[in-house]
Amino acid sequence: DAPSLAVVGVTGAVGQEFLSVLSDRNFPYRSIKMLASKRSAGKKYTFEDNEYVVEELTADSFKDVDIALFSAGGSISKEFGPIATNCGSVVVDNSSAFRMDDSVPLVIPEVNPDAMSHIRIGSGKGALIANPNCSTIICLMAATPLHRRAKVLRMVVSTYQAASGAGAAAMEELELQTREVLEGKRPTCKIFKQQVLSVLLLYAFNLFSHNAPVLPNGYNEEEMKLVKETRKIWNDKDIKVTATCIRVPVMRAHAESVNLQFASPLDEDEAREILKKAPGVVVIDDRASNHFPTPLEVSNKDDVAVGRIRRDESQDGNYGFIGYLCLWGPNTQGGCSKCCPDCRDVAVIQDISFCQVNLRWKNVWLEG
Ligand code: 11C
Repeated sequence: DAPSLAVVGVTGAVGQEFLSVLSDRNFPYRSIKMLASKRSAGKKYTFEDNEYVVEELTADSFKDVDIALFSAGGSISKEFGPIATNCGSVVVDNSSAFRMDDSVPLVIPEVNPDAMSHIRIGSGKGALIANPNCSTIICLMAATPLHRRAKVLRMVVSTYQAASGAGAAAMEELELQTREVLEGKRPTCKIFKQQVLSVLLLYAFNLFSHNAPVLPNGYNEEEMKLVKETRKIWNDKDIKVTATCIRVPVMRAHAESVNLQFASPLDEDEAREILKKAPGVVVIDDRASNHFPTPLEVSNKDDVAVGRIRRDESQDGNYGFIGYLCLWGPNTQGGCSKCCPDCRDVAVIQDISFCQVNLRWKNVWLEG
């Protein structure tokens, strides 16, 4: 029998993205419950020719639900995730609430599906599965096949993150500010501020260090997610990861530059071939025409695009390796703010990610 589904936070942008992914992929289901806060209860949606009424999320919502997709912010996940699993549902949680919990698998299906192999949908035995932050997902989609071949010792990641990662309100603000600046008007700044002084940041025609809180070690939370989540997903406490996360005025699709250092030699052509065969990865690496992945061409596609694959000439032999991966995937982390009345947490929606892996260390932010 096809499973019964529930979408928690269905009125949010990520909730809506869940529905379109279910539909695009012809995901089989026998029923869907559309769940949201009391405020959104009663709202109607037509999905795949059927009309649904949004129900208020309560402790009774998960009776007979096989799979519950959660994206309504970390506090909703913390409160209702365990309730759903106690009812026998398999919860796929998009928030960061359970990612680092040892008892919860943190899964990228193309990378570590074994971490959830003990979970059986419809068995009546509930379970939680967390999905990583988008920056981690897109990076590991490309780095993992290479890691399997030559073992990554160190990874240096620089991100160029789109507005979509900060929610629909941030996307609206980028568009509005761009218009205002071009029309010579005073730009409206509401979403991004400096942490301590609360000084508002202009997003259009600008870039800035990721808006996640800065930690005592000088890294921000977004950067540390890349470090910690990679260690958990690769099950390798010794993997060296350092990251710099930057918000750029791009609407959708994150980009990353990744420099990888391997334990064993890896030839550039072999790396390219490995990436071409990797599930969920597409290589766009045309040096002759200077054609490499761009956020616009990867937006609304499922694969992670990879380009500029090259050996790092600053490293001896073939050990330092290079690439510029352009990755995107359906990016459905986090909650959101304005767009999603259900969220109590930080604004986040990603629909798509895009990542440049620059296996050669070249941080344009520092150079440029
Ligand atoms: C961004 N990737 O672009 C982020 C936010 O842990 O799911 C991701 C929040 C999360 O801002």
